[in-house]
Amino acid sequence: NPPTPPRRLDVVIVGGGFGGMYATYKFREMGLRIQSFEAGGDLGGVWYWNRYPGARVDLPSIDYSFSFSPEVEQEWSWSEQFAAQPELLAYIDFVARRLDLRQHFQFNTRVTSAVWDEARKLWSVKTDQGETLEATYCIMATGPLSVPKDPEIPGIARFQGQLLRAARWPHQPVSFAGKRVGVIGTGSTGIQIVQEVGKEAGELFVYQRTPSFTMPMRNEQLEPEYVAEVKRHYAGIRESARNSAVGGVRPQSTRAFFSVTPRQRQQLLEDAWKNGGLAMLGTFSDLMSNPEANEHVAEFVRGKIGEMVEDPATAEALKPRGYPIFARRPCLDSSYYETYNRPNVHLVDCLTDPIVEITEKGVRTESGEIQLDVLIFATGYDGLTGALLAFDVVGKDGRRVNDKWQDGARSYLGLMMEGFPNLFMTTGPNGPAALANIIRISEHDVDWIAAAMVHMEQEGLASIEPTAEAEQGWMDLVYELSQRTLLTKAKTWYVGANVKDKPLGLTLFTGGFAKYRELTSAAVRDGYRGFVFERTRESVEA
Ligand code: NA7
Repeated sequence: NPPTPPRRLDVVIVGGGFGGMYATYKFREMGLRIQSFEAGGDLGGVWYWNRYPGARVDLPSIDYSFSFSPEVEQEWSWSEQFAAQPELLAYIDFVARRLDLRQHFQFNTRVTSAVWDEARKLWSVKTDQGETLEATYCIMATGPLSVPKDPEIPGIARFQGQLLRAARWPHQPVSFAGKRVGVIGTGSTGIQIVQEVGKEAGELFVYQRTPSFTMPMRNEQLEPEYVAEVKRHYAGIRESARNSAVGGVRPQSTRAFFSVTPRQRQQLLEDAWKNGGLAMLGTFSDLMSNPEANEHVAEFVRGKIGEMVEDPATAEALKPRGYPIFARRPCLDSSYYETYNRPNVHLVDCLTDPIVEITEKGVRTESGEIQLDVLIFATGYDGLTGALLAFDVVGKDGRRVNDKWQDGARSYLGLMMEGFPNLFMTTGPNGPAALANIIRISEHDVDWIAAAMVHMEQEGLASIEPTAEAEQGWMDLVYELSQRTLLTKAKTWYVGANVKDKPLGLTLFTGGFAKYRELTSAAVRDGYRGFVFERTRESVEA
């Protein structure tokens, strides 16, 4: 039999998180021939994988939800201010059913390569299921946090107990009762795990290298009256979210820290602490640009840690020092610091007692071995770039993304790369991902891409690609803006510091979501400034 020709599509979408879900919906509604792929067994992205106890979104769910469908907005009701992972998955399932999205996805399928065919102006895409497809457009909705990272500690494979990864959590419930449990990592994930598992474990050992600043979440059940009120005002809520720096309705201030008296400052910080959430970040306008103002706020939080943690040595070890508050992702907790007052919970300060190796029985630090039944990795991700670099993406002239990004991620507007026509990224590494609401960014990106496709269809254009100059201009702007913030002053996944040999640098757009939208729209308004289009489809097909 002759080999079957590759399936011919308009769009291939890689990823079934929020970005991939909306892209699938949008392009289907446009009447395009689409195929979506997801490596996991179902939709949800990070929320599909991160099933660990205590997993919860740390932005208000009213904001952390799709805005593109009034039906979904009106028919779905959040039960808590900050939804837990099971409720997020239920929401994702609701959206998928309501909009009939699953039929377009192949699950448990990884895209292994995407190769641009310059002569035919299309992407040839291969999957690990042995299929090859051809599509005019390729959408990388691969997410900024989808490649989990094990710690670089020798001996991981030797451990005979139960090894669990936060980002690859088993689907069956795990019991910690009476067990000796270790957690490595104290970022947003580790903190959520510790405060939950600490209640249940026989003994819990928390391996902390860099302490995080965490603030009270003050989560609450949402009253039906409040939810109804929100539903009446969704249009306005979304509008202000889109016009804000963070893509959400979080309070922001125009007040500089030193513009008010010390007593007023203290009061404002106390109020923010009481209100919870990320309120503190919005108390003053200059917390991410004025190191002195930042240090005052850091010291305020250190004071709170001192008040909450009974053992003075533990309290001291938990107090973050040496980097600005909010330069690492600020965490929100419900009882993290108080967990250390439990007799079964022990902090292992890896700054003074570093981990040497993982053994058959547990973890050995310089001071000795601690035996464990369960070891949990909450050690983060190869963020922002890891997903795209994990498979073979080959553009014009055989150039690979891996080569292009050797010194760090580069793109124009965070959406497209020079040398890779018709390949679009959602929540790409040079956009505002990680610094603004990821669902708002996903929706923006998909809408922008859809408009570009409509434009090309109308004009009979076969390919779109940014120029090298436009890309350089964008990267210069990204760099210039990043120099004004304190975000570069901490070793985080934002700057690539958590992955060995990864190029260091903040390649995120730090100008805020509203400004980002303004710039991506301006490029379109100016006749797709910075982009080149090629040949009409007829001439390609001829
Ligand atoms: P993060 O924020 O990258 O945190 C990872 C944690 O793991 C962090 O505390 C690391 O300490 C720690 N880590 C990594 N390797 C080691 C070793 N070898 N030894 C000790 N500790 C280690 O990832 P999360 O999953 O918590 O959060 C990611 C994002 O999800 C978050 O920003 C929110 O946007 C939601 P280190 O800082 O490297 O000293």
